[in-house]
Amino acid sequence: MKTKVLSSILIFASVALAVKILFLSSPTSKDFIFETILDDLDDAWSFEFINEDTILFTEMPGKLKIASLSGKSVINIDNVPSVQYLGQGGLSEVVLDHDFHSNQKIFFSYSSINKNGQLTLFLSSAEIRNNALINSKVIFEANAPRNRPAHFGGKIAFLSDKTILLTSGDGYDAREQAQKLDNHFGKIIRINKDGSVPSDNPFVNKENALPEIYSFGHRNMQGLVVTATGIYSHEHGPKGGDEINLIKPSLNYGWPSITYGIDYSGEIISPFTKKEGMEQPLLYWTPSIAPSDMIFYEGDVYPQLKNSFLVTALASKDVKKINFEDGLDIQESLFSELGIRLRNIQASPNGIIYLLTDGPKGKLIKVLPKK
Ligand SMILES: [Ca+2]
Repeated sequence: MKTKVLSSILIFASVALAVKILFLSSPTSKDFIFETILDDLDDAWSFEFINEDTILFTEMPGKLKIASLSGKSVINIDNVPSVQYLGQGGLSEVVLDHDFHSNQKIFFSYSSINKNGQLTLFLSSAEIRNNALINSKVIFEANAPRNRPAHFGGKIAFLSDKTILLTSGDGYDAREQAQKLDNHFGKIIRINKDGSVPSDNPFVNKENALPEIYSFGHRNMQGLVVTATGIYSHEHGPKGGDEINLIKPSLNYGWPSITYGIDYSGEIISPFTKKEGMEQPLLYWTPSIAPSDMIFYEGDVYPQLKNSFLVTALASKDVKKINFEDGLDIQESLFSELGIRLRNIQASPNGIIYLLTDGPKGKLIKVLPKK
């Protein structure tokens, strides 16, 4: 398999200069078996492994639940703050603190109404005790009030210094705000776990810039992964132009001044795909795949996936396996035989991949290698 891929790269290397993305056929897709572990999930959005048999997961209407995968039992966690479950909003991502096993602390993103009656994105911390949340604290409220319940972002990741990154989407109607630093539309945010601003954030000393901003010029980012080689984020384009970007502090990723997509109506958003001072994506997808989540797989259960980015997709109903080699994007489509919109992907502590399907009547699917 590996040899075949490498020889394909050599053969097509010169051709690929003009066609930057290589799509390979998917000889591995018959190498997996799928087992439904949970079903009847109500718009589940994200999950995290507490241990090999236990996950914590969110449902957009505002439910936080713990499931035992072997017993297939589900427990409800009480005292979740009220969320605004509307459009693309609701209870979104949940992640465990580094010290979760001693402090039971979690962080979670959601859309809700602020004290001025405006709809925006929130990030809170809390502890799980006796199947309920205690000490809930809002550690970030996006200065991104919106009329339309859309493009919240909401993805959370930790940097190696234990600061938190959060994606904050452009609100759909507020896309021009993604180019301005006085608001949180279309930004990646970096804060400390207590909500304070790290003193080395790129815009802390810049006038008229919000200090939580780490990078800007984004649209709706629903993939965020920190690896040994950097911070990788993907974002939905409009009609076409979904992107993966390598995120660095202070940089401008271009939306909506540059884009490889057009508006849903067919109108041109920008005639430009490149501009001085704006970053190019590592890759982009036209037509859109609607990327919904991403992991960097480092486990040993499926050797052919090791050290690959795995991107779940809603529109293309598959997982894109991506390797960045020699300036090329090598892609394969995985799991398309499921024929279902995929919302989230995680690897268990032992390296087994689980997929969460989108929408009402959702499923948690375990992926095993075919022996
Ligand atoms: Ca961009």
